[in-house]
Amino acid sequence: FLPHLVASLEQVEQTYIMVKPDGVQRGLVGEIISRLERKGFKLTGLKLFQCHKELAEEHYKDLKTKSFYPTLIDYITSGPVVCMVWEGVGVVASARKLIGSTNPLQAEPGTIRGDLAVQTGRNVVHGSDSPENGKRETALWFKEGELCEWTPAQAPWLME
Ligand code: IDP
Ligand code: MG
Repeated sequence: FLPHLVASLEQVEQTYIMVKPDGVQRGLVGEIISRLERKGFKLTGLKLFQCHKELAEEHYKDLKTKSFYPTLIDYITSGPVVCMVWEGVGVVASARKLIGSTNPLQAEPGTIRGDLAVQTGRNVVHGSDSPENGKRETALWFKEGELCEWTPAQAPWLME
């Protein structure tokens, strides 16, 4: 029982992170997981998955009117993706910072996209943009029972 962690439970967020098909094909899965893991967030869901069209369309429904939408759906369904849920205080915004700007050429060095990608249409990774979308996307990509509740051994060494 770790009372210092229970105190901050309300601040704990969930974010849905996905290595896109280009990241999987380019062998970047370990590199991307490693960056989130080393930061200190908690992995609660992980799977390799072939996304179908309906799911891709639901995930990106806010972009339906964009000119690049059809090619975006083709891209996301073109091969397996790695689906993840990460938890922690402030994880949504922090993961977006680790990921970097949508256009990899504008993403800062040190970020995943800044270090590992060159084009918006092949930007290797997805991250939820708000705590609400973190919950929505987690529910969309993972079934109940696929997520793990656990306490990492390092927890008291990450949060006082
Ligand atoms: P984000 O992934 O950084 O949140 P969004 O604007 O939500 O960026 O766009 C979702 C995804 O759609 C991007 O990650 C990228 O794969 C794709 N996308 C966005 N804008 C463009 C574009 O101008 N051309 C091609 N693909 C795009
Ligand atoms: Mg987005």
